[in-house]
Amino acid sequence: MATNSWHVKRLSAALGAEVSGVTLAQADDGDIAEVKRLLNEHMVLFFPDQHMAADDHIAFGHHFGPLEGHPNLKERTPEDHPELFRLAASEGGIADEWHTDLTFLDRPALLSILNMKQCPEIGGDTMWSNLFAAYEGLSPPLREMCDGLSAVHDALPHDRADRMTVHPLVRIDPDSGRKALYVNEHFTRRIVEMNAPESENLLAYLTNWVKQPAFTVRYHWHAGSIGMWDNRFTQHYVVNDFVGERVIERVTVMGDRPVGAAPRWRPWPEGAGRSAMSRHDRQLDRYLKAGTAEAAE
Ligand SMILES: O=C(O)CCC(=O)C(=O)O
Ligand SMILES: [Fe+2]
Repeated sequence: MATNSWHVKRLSAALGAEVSGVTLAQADDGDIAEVKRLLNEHMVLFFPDQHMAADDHIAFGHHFGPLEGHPNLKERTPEDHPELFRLAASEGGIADEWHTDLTFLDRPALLSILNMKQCPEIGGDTMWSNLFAAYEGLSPPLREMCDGLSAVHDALPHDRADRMTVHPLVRIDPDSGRKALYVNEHFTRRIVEMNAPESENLLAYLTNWVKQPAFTVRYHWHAGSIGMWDNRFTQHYVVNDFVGERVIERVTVMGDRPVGAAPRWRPWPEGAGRSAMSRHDRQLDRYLKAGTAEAAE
């Protein structure tokens, strides 16, 4: 297919573009290279009128790397297509909290590719935020402090708070060297180097900051549209304002371990005594002890 027939329309100043003139189910190597280039430029891409079958959706995902099923929500995986993750609003599947997919894993997803199967005529839009812009919008002193911090992410939203990992607060794109603010209100639980109230307040500030309208794009769906996003440097949120059914299917491309600057301070609870406040440090303590045990093995 010739990529010169593609039409690319930017959707906001921060990120996002809609692409027409291509049939993704028939994409050849040249098309995939162009999708990668556009994704790099716009971070989230939309392809209306694709109406992709599950097998084509999965095959399209394989062009970008190995796929992973959902590690916790197995009941949302169709038996005939273990690579797909399905969310139906009628079953409570509405992602109405800002998040980056799967950040409780050591290696969160690289890309997510969403196939809109059914959606309301009005409402049910999805929003994305550009985490490079969020970082670059902070003042130099706050940027500098965030550069030296790390945070625990866990799968509490899936009732699996025991599944956790630590990521840098600021994720660096290894290709461009650009920095992105890497905290989300769904999975990020605790800043490792701070005491509990400091962590809570700074996380609340930063996870709200990411939602600034100037960093975002908002997309209105039609059934048959494909949306795909760079899951390393964006967050997303579904506007829960609709009535009726909304069903998505997603394939998820496996990612790398986030890279950031090394933490500049020691983890907080070290040397701290026991007090009424200690309960706030329990999870962090458990994480750090498990890490020490692993290192000693
Ligand atoms: O339903 C949507 O628009 C997005 C759902 C979501 O968070 C995801 O597929 O990762
Ligand atoms: Fe998501």
